[in-house]
Amino acid sequence: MAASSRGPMYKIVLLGELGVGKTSIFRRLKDDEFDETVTTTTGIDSCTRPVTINGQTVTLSVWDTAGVERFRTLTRNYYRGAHATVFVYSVDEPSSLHYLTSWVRDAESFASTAVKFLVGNKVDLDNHDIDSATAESFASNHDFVEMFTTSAKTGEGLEHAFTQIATKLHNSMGGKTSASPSSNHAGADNPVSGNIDLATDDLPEKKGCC
Ligand SMILES: Nc1nc2c(ncn2[C@@H]2O[C@H](COP(=O)(O)OP(=O)(O)O)[C@@H](O)[C@H]2O)c(=O)[nH]1
Ligand SMILES: [Mg+2]
Repeated sequence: MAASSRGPMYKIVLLGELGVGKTSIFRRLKDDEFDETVTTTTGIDSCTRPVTINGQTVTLSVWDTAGVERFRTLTRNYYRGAHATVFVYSVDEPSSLHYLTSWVRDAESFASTAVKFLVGNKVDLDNHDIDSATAESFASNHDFVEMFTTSAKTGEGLEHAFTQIATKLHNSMGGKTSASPSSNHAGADNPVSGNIDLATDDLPEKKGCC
């Protein structure tokens, strides 16, 4: 697809504890695949995904931690220029929602202007140990714009969630972001990157493209 037909690009970073399904969500978005034995690699993985909103194409640049979160070493390089932070918990694991508090704190310091979304993943499981009232209260206490439930395993809710995220971002930005996928790392030309420290990190980076 030519860069000009991709429309505006919005950078979205996936955040949350190890095991909640971030990489599985990423792979669903990237290749529409689910692998029970998903293996983690080190580095950052990103892909682009077109979304059509009211007949107009926008592109989501989705970033996955690819396992780096276990070392708590996700830093500004990952957050740089993010338009949205997507916090993922697993509906069968209450601690995964609880620990999002520290991810929210990190995100607020590294990507203070990013729009926050909450995703409860693994809804295909029978044991939903986090009820919707608890998730809603978490979302409102931390200024989340919207919350969703998904299953990376079955694909349920994912299309809806990421179309809604794209729509919210597009409406709030008025289409004023970089149209070129290659500029999504720079941050300097990005309207939300103004508060982000652009000092260099040592974090390894690995990019993919859907
Ligand atoms: N049942 C179910 N399992 C999932 C789902 N998403 C991920 N998993 C499984 O949860 C485990 C951790 O997933 P992964 O994507 O590596 O999580 P990450 O550490 O957050 O990237 C893997 O065994 C996945 O197969 C889901 O929606 N439903
Ligand atoms: Mg992962």
